[in-house]
Formats: sequence, structure tokens, C-alpha cells
Amino acid sequence: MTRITRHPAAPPAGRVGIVHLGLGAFHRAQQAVYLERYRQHSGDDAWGIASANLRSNVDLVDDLRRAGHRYQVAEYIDSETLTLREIGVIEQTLFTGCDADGRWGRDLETLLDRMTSPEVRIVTLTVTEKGYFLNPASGDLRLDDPMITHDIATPTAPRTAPGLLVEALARRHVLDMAPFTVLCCDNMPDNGKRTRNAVVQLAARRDAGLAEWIEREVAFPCSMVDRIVPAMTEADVARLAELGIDDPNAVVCESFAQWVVEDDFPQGRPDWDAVGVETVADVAPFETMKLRMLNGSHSLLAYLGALAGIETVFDAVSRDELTALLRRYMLEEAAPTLEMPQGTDVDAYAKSLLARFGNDSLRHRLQQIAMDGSQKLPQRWLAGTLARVRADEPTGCVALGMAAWIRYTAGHDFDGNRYPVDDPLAPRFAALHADHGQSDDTLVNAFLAMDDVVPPELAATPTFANAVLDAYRTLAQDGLAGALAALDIR
Ligand code: NAI
Ligand code: CS2
Repeated sequence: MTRITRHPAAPPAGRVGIVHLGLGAFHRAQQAVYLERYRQHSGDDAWGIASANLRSNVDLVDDLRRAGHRYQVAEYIDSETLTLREIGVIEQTLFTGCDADGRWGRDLETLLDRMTSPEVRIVTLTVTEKGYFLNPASGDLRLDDPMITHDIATPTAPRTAPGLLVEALARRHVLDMAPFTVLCCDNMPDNGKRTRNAVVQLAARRDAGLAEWIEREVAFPCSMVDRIVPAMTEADVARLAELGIDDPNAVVCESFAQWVVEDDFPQGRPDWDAVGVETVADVAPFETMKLRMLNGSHSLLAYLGALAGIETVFDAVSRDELTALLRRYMLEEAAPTLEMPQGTDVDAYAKSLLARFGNDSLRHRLQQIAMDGSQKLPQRWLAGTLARVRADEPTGCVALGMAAWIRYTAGHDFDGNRYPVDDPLAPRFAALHADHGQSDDTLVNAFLAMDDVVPPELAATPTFANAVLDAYRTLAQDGLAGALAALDIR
């Protein structure tokens, strides 16, 4: 018998203080939950959300409208115990992407009006790492990307998140209004600084004065966000239906949630500390720890597991040898690269992550995590690994991870089952496999030579490059078990 604790939503207040870009699963289960809890706890109803999708998922936008913007978040403590929260803090949903007839910007002017409302003081984002159009290694805006060239040529009808931010800020500047604060909630290093880079570099193509004003006046606090929110599966929908929850917009997630935010909100913010948002002066150590320990472990499981036909994180950590690999990676390769404030217990953090990965109520598919590796691996594995090779420290787990990633991008697992490789660089990966697939050596070197992903100094370090090549060959010949055995993990 499942034990359910229910929390109904507060009545809608009709006020919007936050615009969100990237209405996906994570936004619904993280920021919206914190803001719903804040509204109920404080009675402050100034921070309702207008949430927009810029690229995909128009159905969700319209389904939420039909549901009066109410939906359920099922937070699983264990498979028999869950908290069910009804969320009502989203006041409006919008879509500005391309519709089925190829027309862009259905709700663009409504969104821009919202972003220029004096009541809106914060714009939050979860548009995935690739939604900033940055070179993942350098953090510079990719000015040659067709979406960015579009926004440079047509700045008043933007299609990208940086383009929207620039246009909305330009309108506020012309109106002599205070800007909003931009709060990036994507899993990127220095995510606020990277977002500022994207916005300022794009604004500079339009008007140097505007770029200077943004640089001077707009706050881009960094934040670390953490809650495992897998994409919903048919099985999740069926499981909720069995509990009488018939909600096409529901999301399932773990009960753990963390949001650490740099306290830099010149136009004000909700007093959300009371509901557990941690405001700190410098978020970087927490962000780095999370990216390297949690997300780095996720990516290791994703590529190795997907190649071996393992479906979910839970299935993967149910295997002792993969748990042993994660322990080795987290404690011996990732933890030593961190500089944490005194008192941080990294061993306990690693233990808590293994417990979270072992949550049997979540079906977190490895193929979902494997997406967009080119945008994720620099911060998850490669920055820390560069520091380790400089210090001549072992990097066997990351070398194996890189070998698995390269092999994964071939688009079929060890048994020949095919899957789509979902990554902005997928066409480049396909070309590398087509050109160099006959030689392990040239293929691995060609992948390591992608300097927008792999730091050139790391690629040029023979011990690392050779370790990736050895792991690649071992994976091909002896599969997952053989590659783990080569690291003495059984
Ligand atoms: P999702 O697949 O449910 O939603 C992705 C969102 O990003 C959609 O709104 C989509 O329209 C938008 N998007 C994708 N590419 C875009 C582009 N090029 N330009 C503009 N918008 C774009 O994924 P979910 O779970 O909401 O995750 C989104 C991001 O949130 C992740 O990439 C990550 O950075 C962050 N996050 C997710 C966590 C999770 O467990 N799901 C936990 C911590 C952070
Ligand atoms: C995952 C993250 O999809 C991925 O790449 O590693 O979304 C992860 O679930 C979250 O960062 C947890 O906070």
C-alpha cells in the first residue's frame, strides 16, 4: 500500500514576478516546487511564473493551459512512500519555437511584453547546456551557429535564449527601466558567468552601448541546482494512474532537492531561504563538486551502461562492479580535484550520491543522460582530469569513460543494437567514424583532437591519450567486464 502525503496548491494569484525559459521536467519539479512552497509558506504572491518553451514541447505548453496551469509533482522517498505536490505557481505558459507549419514565434510578443513588465524582476533558465550556443571548452558564443546568425540578423524576432534576453533587455534599456536579474539553472560551470558571456557577446554584435549597459547593470548570479528528475516514461504514467493520479503534465522525481544561489539580485528576490534555497557568496565549489561527482558519475554510467545494454541508473548501480567504479572515480579521481570549504565531507557526499542513484522508484534512462555529451564532458570530467595529468596523477576511470563515449557515438551497442546519437556535434561524430572507423588509433586521436570539447593540453598528454586508446581497444575486445578488470575493478 503506497503512503501518499498530499500538498494542494495555493489559489492562483495572477501575479508574475519571474519569467522562466525552458519549461521542461526539471523546471516543473525544482524551481516551481520551491516557489510554490515559498508562496504557501510566506503568503507572498508576487513571484508567480510565466514559463516559456523556445524550441520544443509546444504540447506541454498547451496541455498546461488546458489544465489551468496546475499539475502534480510526485516526489518518491521510496517505492512505497511519496509526497504529492500540486503546483499552481505557474501563471502562464508560452511557446516561441517553430510550429508544425514551419512558423516561428507564436507567443513571442507576449513573452517579450512579459519580460518588459516592471513586475518581472528575475528571468530563470533551464534550456540545457546547448541552449546557450557556447563553445563548451572556451565558453565563447558560437557566432557562426545558424541560430545565432539568425538572431544577429533579426534581433527583434529572436529564436535563441541569449537572443531573447538581449532583445528584452534592449527594450527595458530604451524604456529606461531597471533590468531583470538573469538566473541560469543549467548544469554548466560558472553558469551565471557563461550566460553573461553569451548575452554580452551577442549584444555587442548589435550595439556596443547596450552590451556595456548589460555588463554594468545586469546581475547574472551563478547557481547550483540538484534534483534527479528523469523524463517521464509510459511506466511512470501508468504507476501514477494506479494511484488515481491522471495528470498528463505530472512529473516524478526523487525527494532530495538542492538549490544553491549566489546572493546577487539587485531588483530583489523571494525570501526563499525559509524553504531551503541556500544563498551563498560563492557557489563555485558546490557547483564543481556536484558537476564532477554527481554528473561525472552519471556520464560514466551512461556511456558504459548504454553500450552494455543496461537501461537505467538503478539497473547500473545494482551491479557491484559499476558501484565500485563510481566509488573509485568519485573518491580517487574527482574528489582530489575539489577545493571545498572546511567541513565539507566529500566521502559522505559520495555515499549519499550512491544511495540516490539506488532509488528504485526512478527510471532514469542512461540514454537520456548520454545526450549532449559534447556539451557535458568538459565540465564533468575533463577540467578536473587536466589538473590531474598536470600533477601526474592516475586518470584511469575518465580515460575509460572517454573511450566509452567515443564508442557510444558510433550509434550502436556491443550487441549491435542501434540508437540515435543526440548531440549538437552528432554530424561531426558520424563523419569521424566514417573516415577513421577502420583504425582505433586514428579514431581515438581524431576525437581527442576536437578542441571545442577536449582541452588540447589534455589531448596532447601521451599517458592520457594512450590510456583512452587502450581502454577503447579493451572495450572492443573484452566488453565492459574486461575494461573494468583492466582497472582491477571486478
Ligand atoms: P527536458 O527535456 O524536460 O526539457 C528541456 C528544456 O530545454 C525544454 O524546455 C526545451 O524546450 C529546452 N531546450 C532544449 N534545447 C534548447 C535550445 N537549443 N534552446 C532553447 N531551449 C532549449 O529536460 P529537463 O529535465 O527539464 O532538463 C533541462 C536542463 O535542466 C538540463 O539540461 C540541466 O541543465 C538542468 N537540470 C536538469 C536536471 C534533471 O534531473 N532533469 C537536474 C539539474 C539540472
Ligand atoms: C544528468 C543530470 O541528464 C544528465 O546529464 O546527469 O540531469 C542530473 O540528473 C541532474 O543534474 C541531477 O541534479
